[in-house]
Amino acid sequence: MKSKKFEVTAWPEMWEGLGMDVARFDKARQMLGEAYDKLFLSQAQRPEKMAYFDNMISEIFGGRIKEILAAKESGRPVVGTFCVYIPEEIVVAAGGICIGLCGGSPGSIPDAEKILPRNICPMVKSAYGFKAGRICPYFQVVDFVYGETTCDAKKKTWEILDRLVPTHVMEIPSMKRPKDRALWLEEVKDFKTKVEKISGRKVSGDNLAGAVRLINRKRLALQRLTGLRANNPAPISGMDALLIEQIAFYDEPERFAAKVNELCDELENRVKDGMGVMSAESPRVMVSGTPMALPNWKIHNLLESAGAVVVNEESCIGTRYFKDLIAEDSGSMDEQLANLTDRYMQIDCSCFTPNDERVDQVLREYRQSGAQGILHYSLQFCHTYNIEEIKIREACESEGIPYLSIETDYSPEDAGQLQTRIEAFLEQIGD
Ligand code: BJ8
Repeated sequence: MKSKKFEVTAWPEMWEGLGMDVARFDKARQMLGEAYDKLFLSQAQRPEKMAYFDNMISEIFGGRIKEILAAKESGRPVVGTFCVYIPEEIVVAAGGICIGLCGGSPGSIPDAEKILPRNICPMVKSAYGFKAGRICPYFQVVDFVYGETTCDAKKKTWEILDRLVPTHVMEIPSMKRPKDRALWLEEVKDFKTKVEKISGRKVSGDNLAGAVRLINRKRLALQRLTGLRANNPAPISGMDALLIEQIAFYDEPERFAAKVNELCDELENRVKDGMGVMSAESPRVMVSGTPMALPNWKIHNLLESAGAVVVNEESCIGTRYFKDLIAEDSGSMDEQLANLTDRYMQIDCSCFTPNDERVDQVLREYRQSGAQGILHYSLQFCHTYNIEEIKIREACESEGIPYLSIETDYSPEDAGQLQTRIEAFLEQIGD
């Protein structure tokens, strides 16, 4: 039951101090609040423990930024990243804060298109546009950003982004042979050295072991949440689960893990009571593909508005971020870095060739989640996911899994056409 109107709180003085375009950003803040009110708070049977995450969105440009500024003042480095291949454990071990800066909004794309080509991935344009337009407090608060060489759009954008914010780049190989692992391990070591140098803080073996335990706890909490969504009726909507997976890249890890676990306790009770957010007859859909950065809720909203429930995200803002843990039996620094590298090498992004383990992973998650169909989601101009879609489609065909592939961007223009396709897909599941 809704009581008062939801609002993303305004902190104009703090934003001014961060050098932001306050007038413009304030409009975006209001729009986010309205969208959140409409899309999230109107959902039926929401778990009570979602209140924490609602508050997190309310304070996303205020209270959380204040916390980060306080940490900065105490000498802790703040590092922005754009990919789940950047090892956040090392940033945390250096006493730092790691923030995901991928862009999920159409609002910043015109800023990017003043300089970047139009026909590249909207996630890259949106992220760049946030910095170019000075309309993201997280971009303003980071000491430096760390990019990677996963896709062409990203790795070339880092050269241009470096003009606006210090941008370092970690080389991620394109294959996973023993010689690639050797290079990767060297890159992880270089990353540690660079983070230590820039932050002026040494990473000890104990610090790293502690950071590994902390981030493992965060990933375990998200695994627990995913496991609970496998129940029918689903105890939480896909919209809320996606929101939590997005907040994972902004929140303080210890608190976030505790709050996700509190929510999971509530969901366990719901499962015992047979209570769900939708009926047990609602079509259950798994979404697989490119990440959906905050506030990209387009596909989940279309699916759930059409009566489906999303039960899994095989995505970097989803299971690819938390399915693998790092071995905790800490040894020497070299052993720990080797364990860390092995964990990161298990992430199956389509930027790799070959990448058949992702096809197996998609099928595994499909079975584990109790989904009845797969929607493959690819951002426009993301060549690697768009081409890898062929293999995912073939695997679904041979397994008899209802399947729909969607390629789209952040604009609302194709919503009507997508809705028609999604409704036809859900009918297919129902047959
Ligand atoms: S590990 S998916 S976070 S690279 S969607 S920007 S690939 S053109 S986001 Fe990603 Fe790391 Fe891979 Fe995950 Fe390029 Fe594709 Fe855009 Fe992408």
